[in-house]
Amino acid sequence: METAHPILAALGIDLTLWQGDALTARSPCDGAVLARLAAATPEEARHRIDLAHAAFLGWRTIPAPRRGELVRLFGNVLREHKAALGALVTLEAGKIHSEGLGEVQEMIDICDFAVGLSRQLYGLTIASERPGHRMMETWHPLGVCGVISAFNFPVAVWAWNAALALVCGDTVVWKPSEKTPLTAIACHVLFRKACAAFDATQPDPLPPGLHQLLLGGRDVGVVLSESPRVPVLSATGSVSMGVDVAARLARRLGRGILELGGNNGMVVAPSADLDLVVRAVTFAAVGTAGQRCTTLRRLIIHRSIAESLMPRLERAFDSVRVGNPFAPDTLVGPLIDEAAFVAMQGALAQARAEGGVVSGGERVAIGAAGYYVRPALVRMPAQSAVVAKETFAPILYVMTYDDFDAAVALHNAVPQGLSSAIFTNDLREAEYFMSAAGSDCGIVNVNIGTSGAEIGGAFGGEKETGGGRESGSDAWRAYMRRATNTINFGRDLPLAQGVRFDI
Ligand code: UN1
Repeated sequence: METAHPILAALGIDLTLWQGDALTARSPCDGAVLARLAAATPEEARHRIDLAHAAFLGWRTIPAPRRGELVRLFGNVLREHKAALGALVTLEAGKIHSEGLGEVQEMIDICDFAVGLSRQLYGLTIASERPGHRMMETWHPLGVCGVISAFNFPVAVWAWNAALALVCGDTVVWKPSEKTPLTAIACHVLFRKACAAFDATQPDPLPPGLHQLLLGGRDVGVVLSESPRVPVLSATGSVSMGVDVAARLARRLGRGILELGGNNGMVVAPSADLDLVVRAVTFAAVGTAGQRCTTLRRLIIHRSIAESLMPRLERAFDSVRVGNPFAPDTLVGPLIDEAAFVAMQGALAQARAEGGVVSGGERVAIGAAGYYVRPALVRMPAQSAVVAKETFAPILYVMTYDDFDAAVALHNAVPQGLSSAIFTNDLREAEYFMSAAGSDCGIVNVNIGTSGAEIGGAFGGEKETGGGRESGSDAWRAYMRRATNTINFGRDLPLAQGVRFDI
């Protein structure tokens, strides 16, 4: 097993600046302690928010395409360090090597997207009802953008937010998961490299402090949620965290971009291409050890294909290689920690109590300290309580249906609404699933799985998922404020709605 230090050295990171005794960085691969780090106090958090606010006052006046140049340079730094940063993601989050690299690729992709966007922050021109008048919209930077991110995508989700926020003219204060502080330090240091490259080529230096990193716990998240100097806060994590953040934001009328629980389902219709289904289901359900927000957790299959599909899925779940995520043939790495393992076993016990038939789910002995599990396939008689909750582990609940409308209703009958999929070659079923009466999720796929979304689309979902949208499409608007401008180029002052007010 590799150790932290060669990877950190390859990234040019000197941990002495960050050392302390508040946070312990561990590798889920073998439980090894990677570093002991200092955490920000609430006072320091407030101070860093002030620094980011001061930086914002300068950053907001720099033309957006020049802000894009900084993000372009950051994308280049990521390209240069892709291998090392991907390895650090594997070491600290336990993702298999290819997924660690994929996560860094997702960062590079969003940088490219943001660079293009930096020349496309368009507003509308609107016909005025008054003669000699014109209306238009202007999009302005908003302020400090807070980011609270989760362990499972320790770098990409931050990058979705940071790349957009920066081209939009915002500055960023980031509180990463306590479980993944090293990848966060790495991103912060790599971003600073991009800032240095910018300053070396541009006439005016950047305002200092565009990006602030706050390692720490819940108290730091509370400061971000409550600070009036953080007009927009993007938070990814559990529903309970999101409800707490949303309540604190609501009290000060701050803007939230919430990406919370997912309990993603797939309907498999009789006409589905079962070869594709087996591959898509296996990647979506067991990839990243079931620890994606978009992981497939519920499979709703037509009764007529259950007997042919289930043995194939059982074989796939039994044969995926579970083990050291650095090994090239591993497909399932470790769970993040013991608590995740305990939660998984608790869910499986509950599933059995609710009539489920479980295959897999047991711990796989790989060293003593890592929590490696065989993915679980669970046939359920109904969508009972355990199926309706998100357990962040590789458990796939399988249910059958007879009637398509009932399958869609079952699909929607959970509190979460992130990602969904249908496998069918029946055009009517596919279109219905994507229609207003179909899936109620933010992501609705046809003949692909629920996970692994590209950055070009808006990412997020409805209901308990929180309603936020990040990444592509027009998600950038959440990071800006809109001004409606009405310009009078006439010689008179007509009032709207025909109001007369002659003085
Ligand atoms: C998450 O799990 O929080 O669509 C993000 C996907 C990835 C992002 C997941 N592109 O699975």
